[in-house]
Order: sequence, then C-alpha cells, then structure tokens
Amino acid sequence: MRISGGWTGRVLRVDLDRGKHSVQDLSPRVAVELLGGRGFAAKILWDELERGTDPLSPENRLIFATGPLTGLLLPSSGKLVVAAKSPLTGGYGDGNIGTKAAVQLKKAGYDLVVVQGRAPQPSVLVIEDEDVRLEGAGDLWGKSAEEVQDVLEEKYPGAGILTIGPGGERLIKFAVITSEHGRAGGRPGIGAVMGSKNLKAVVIRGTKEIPAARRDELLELGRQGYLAVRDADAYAFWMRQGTMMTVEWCQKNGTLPTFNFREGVFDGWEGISGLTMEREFKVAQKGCPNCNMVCGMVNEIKGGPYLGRRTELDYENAAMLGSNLGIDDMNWVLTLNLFADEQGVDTISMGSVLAFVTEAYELGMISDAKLEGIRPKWGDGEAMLRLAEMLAERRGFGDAMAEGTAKLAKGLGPEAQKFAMHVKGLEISAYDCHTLPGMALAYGTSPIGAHHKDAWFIAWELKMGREVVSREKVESLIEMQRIRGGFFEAAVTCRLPWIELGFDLEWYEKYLHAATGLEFKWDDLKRIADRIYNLVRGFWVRENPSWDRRMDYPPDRWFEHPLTVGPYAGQKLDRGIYDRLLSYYYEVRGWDERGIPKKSTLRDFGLDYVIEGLEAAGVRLSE
Ligand code: PTT
Ligand code: SF4
Repeated sequence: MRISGGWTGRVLRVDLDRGKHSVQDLSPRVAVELLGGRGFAAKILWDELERGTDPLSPENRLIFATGPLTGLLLPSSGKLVVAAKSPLTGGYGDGNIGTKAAVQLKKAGYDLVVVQGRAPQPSVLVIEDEDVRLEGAGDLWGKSAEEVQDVLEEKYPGAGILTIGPGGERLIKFAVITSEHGRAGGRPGIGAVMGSKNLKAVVIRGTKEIPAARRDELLELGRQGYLAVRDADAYAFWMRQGTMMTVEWCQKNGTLPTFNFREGVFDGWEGISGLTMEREFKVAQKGCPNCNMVCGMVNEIKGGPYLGRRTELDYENAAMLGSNLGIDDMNWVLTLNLFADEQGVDTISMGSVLAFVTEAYELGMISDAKLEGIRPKWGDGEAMLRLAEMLAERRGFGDAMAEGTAKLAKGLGPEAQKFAMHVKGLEISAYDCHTLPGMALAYGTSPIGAHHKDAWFIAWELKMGREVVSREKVESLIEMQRIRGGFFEAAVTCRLPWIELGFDLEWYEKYLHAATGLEFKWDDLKRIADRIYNLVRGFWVRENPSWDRRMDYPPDRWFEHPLTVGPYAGQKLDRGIYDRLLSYYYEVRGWDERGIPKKSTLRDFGLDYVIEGLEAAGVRLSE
C-alpha cells in the first residue's frame, strides 16, 4: 500500500544528545492500523522505551503527533497530540492542544516529530520544512509561556509555536505545553518532559500543501461541514459561552466539584458561571486554526494583582479553580487561571492540589510552619494564589505539592490518601461522581488517568439514569471511549463539533475517504480505537507487572463520604456496584478480572508483540 493523502508519510526524528535529525518513512501499515495521534505515540513508546525508563530522562520520547485529518480545511482540524511516558503517572500520557503548530507541522511535510535525548543547554527547536535546527534559548529560559510566545511570534511570523513555562523547566509533574496565549495540552506532565529535554519551545513553519487523495471532494465536503456547524441549533449559544455553559449544567445536575469533591453543588456558582463571564468579563473570543466554533473566551480581570490583564477561560478551569476551592469570585478564578498559564502548569491538577492542601490543613495534617504562615481556607483566593506560587517555585512544601496530589497524599499517610482526588496519579477533572457510577467507571478506566477526554460519559449516563447498573450502560461507555479518546485522538481533530453541536459522525468517514483515498467505516474506526487502547493498556501493565483491578478504582471519597447538601444529599457510590460494572467492563473489552488484556484479545488486534513484551516482563497472561 502507498500513502496518497491525509498523512504526509514522513516522521521527523530529533536526537538532542547528538544534535542530529533524520527523516523516516511512516509505515503505511502502521498508518492504517493505528491512524495517527495517540495511536502513533503509543506504538513508539511501546517499541522504544525500556520498561522502567525514567520519564524525565533523555531516553523518554517527546512526541508531537498529527493524524490524517489534521490541518486540512475541515471543521476544527487544527489539533495536535503531545505525548510521552508521564512523569505524573508513570504510564502512557498525552494531551491534545489546538495550535497553528499542528497545521504548520503537516505543511512542513511531517506527520509527527519524535524527540529524544537532552540538549546540552536550553534550546529552541526550529522546524522549517527540511531545515531543522536547534537554537539557543538564551534569556527565554525562565520566562513565562506568554512572554516566550510573544518573542517567538515576532521572530518567526506565521509560525506555529509550542512552549513551556517555568513550570516545565522546574519539572512540575503536571506541567503542560502551551500555545497561542490560552491553549494548553499534556496534562500528565508532558511539559515537564519537554523541560527535562532542555527544550523551551518548538517553532514550526511549513510551505507545502498538505496532501489529500481527493482534493476537490475534500474541499467541497469541508465547505459543507463548516456550514453544517454554523447552522446547528446550539451554535449561537455556544458562541456566547463555549464550555463555560457547563458550570450551570453541572450545578443543576449536582455534579459541580465543590470543596475538594466533597459536594456536587456550590452556593456561589453564579459568581463563576458562563452568564457572569459573558456579561461582566468577556472581551474577546478566539479559536484554534480551521475552526468556526471559536470557543476561546477571552476575559479581562477586574480586580486583584492581575487587574486589567486578559486570560482565556474554560469550564474545567472555572470549576477546579472556583467551586472546588470554594471561590465564588470570578476575578480570583481568572487570576489563578492566568497564573497557571504563565507558569505552564495544568489548571485541573493545580486546582486539585490546592484543594487537597486546604482540606489537609483544615484537618491538621499540615502545619502552619510548612505553609510559611499561609492559612488556606475555602474561598480565599489570595491564599490560594500564594500557595500556587510556592508550588510553582517548588519553595519549601511547594516542592511536595509540585509532585501532584497522589504523591503528596502518600507522604501524609493513609487517611490523607482517602481524599486525594486522582486515578492512577492523574488528578480528576471537573465532574463529581458521588451519584454517577458510570462516569466514575469512565474515570477509573480512562487510558491516561482521570481525564474527561476519554471519560465524559456524564451526559449519556444522565439520559440512561444514574441508578441504572447494567451491562448495557458499560457497553455504551465503551462506545463513547471508542469515539472520544479513540477516534478523535487518532484522527487528531477537535471533538467539540460532534459533542457540542451534534455534528454527524458520518462526516468523518467521508473526510477520511477524501483525505486518504481509503474507505474507513465506523466499524473499522472503532476497531482501530480498541487496538490503540489495548496497546496503551499493555504499556501500563508492562510498567506495573503486578497490575490488578484496584488500579481502575476511583478515590475512596466517593464511596465513603456521602454528599451532605443539594438534591442528592446522602448519596455516595457503592463499592459492590462499582465492582460489578468494572467486571462487565473487562468482559466487554476482553480483559481478565485483573484488567489485563487476554492473549486472545491481543492476538485479535494483531498485537502479538504486546504478548511477547508482557510475558518478557513477567506478566502472566490469561488465554
Ligand atoms: C485539556 C484540559 C482542559 S480540557 C482544560 S479546559 W476543556 C484545561 N485547560 C487548561 C488551560 O487553559 N491552561 C492550563 N494551564 N491548563 C489547562 N488544563 C486543562 O487542560 C482545549 C479544548 C477543550 S477546553 C476541550 S474540553 C476539548 N478537548 C479536546 C481533546 O482533548 N481532544 C480533542 N480531539 N478535541 C478537544 N477539543 C477541546 O479542546 P489536555 P486546548 Mg488541551 C487555558 O490538552 O492535556 O487534554 O488537557 O487543548 O487547545 O486548550 O483546547 O473544558
Ligand atoms: Fe479549538 Fe474550540 Fe474550535 Fe475545538 S471548538 S477547535 S477547542 S476553538
């Protein structure tokens, strides 16, 4: 088979130790079997990392991966997967960032860039078609992600720019990669991996046409797609509030994380709602490339230390830096959000760590002396900012905070671990699950830890009924994972047209056909999604040969402490029900009772090499 469009067919390899780069052909078989993005990244990490590789060592791979739809003139196609072995979880980690760099990478003629080694000094990787070079970062090192973006935009007009902030340099375990003042990706610490490689930024500029097998057809389908997006019923409201509409929705459904996920409703929710943002703070709107849904809501801060400055806000940030910290003042939410962006650290994890520290302090598990006299309490934005500064500078106790909630809690003992809100080490994004066993299962089984990317089952579950415990519920959760984390992370295009506006999934079959010339039906795409997930699970198990089902459990809090206020007061998850759902999940996936893929499942997906690798690591596999 020959690649004739969609993919460029080329992989750029950069070895920072040797200061060299090379270009490889993308195997057409890998392209067809794993599609792109997460699929390619998982295969590279499986093939090239020894078990036990330190994620912050030069041996780890930092991967920037597009997919066959990325960059083409199709709705919301300006997305890029950034991946590596995660320093936060020790497992497979990735994120998805909307950025010009995605489009420019394809225009430069590459499907993906794989970076290994460590540059001898802080550097900027510049990719301009065939001209690939490493430039000294000079005084950019130490600067905020925002400042670096400005400097490099001026120096390389039109380029796509990916950068880390001081958080990535200081190897904060949940440092992200940022782009274009407000886009951020790589929650499981992919920014720290970039920092460990001494890479401050990557600049990409391309001049080629992105190949498409049936270009005229693609352009026409793209044109129709943009119109379908624009004409969707939900479009007008989406353009007003974007993801921020979710604050009110979660409050109404009793799922808005509040006081470190103790509660699912927050009295002060209106202060941080989409409507408040729209009426009082929103000053502009911007989006990722090739998108006519432009959901980047730019807000101006009206009080506090960042008075007059601007920052983009999404739902996850508003909830994790607002209700989950007991903060009802939008100015403090925006301030903490801007601080996280400047430092280049994940808002969700930072919010979770701050909430955990506040609760542990309240319970007397952390002394005043450790917090340099800061006395965190719910709703106190100023104290939260001061704690965040300690964290970002790794100052004193901030050093432990920078390791993430799981490790921090471990240091404080078993009681503290019960309210450490993470799965597999990745902090939970902003949906409380006391009343949602299906959504809790989705977090529990998400391929990178508790991220809503693969876990946003909440709307489906509310339709089916929270109380329903059935195999059908689990099947529909897996169906959702196949589409969200499977298809969209492999085709590498934004999922929001589908999720938010009901853009029909059939468009994507047509787009893939026009882009690649190959027929991919949804049955094929779901099989690819399952293949990728089995490969990712194989990676996790190889790293943890004594893997068992407890790795797929959500935190104790949701099982042990019922909600105390709101319409669902008194409710909590039931361990027996969770275990039953988890067993259904394993059955449907073809995994054994420990959550390890069976040999027959791996063979069925052509993953015989995973069988060999797991057995070599001493994992006993079921037939
Ligand atoms: C994503 C996670 C999210 S998801 C949000 S808000 W969201 C947080 N945003 C952060 C931020 O901002 N600054 C910061 N310092 N940290 C942040 N951490 C959090 O990161 C994102 C949009 C959004 S906004 C969502 S849901 C959708 N995510 C997609 C996805 O994952 N895949 C895909 N194919 N399409 C998606 N479309 C939407 O993209 P991570 P972005 Mg992000 C300021 O990457 O690691 O997955 O974490 O990429 O360009 O900002 O767009 O209510
Ligand atoms: Fe980016 Fe939002 Fe458009 Fe998705 S919908 S591509 S996140 S602007």
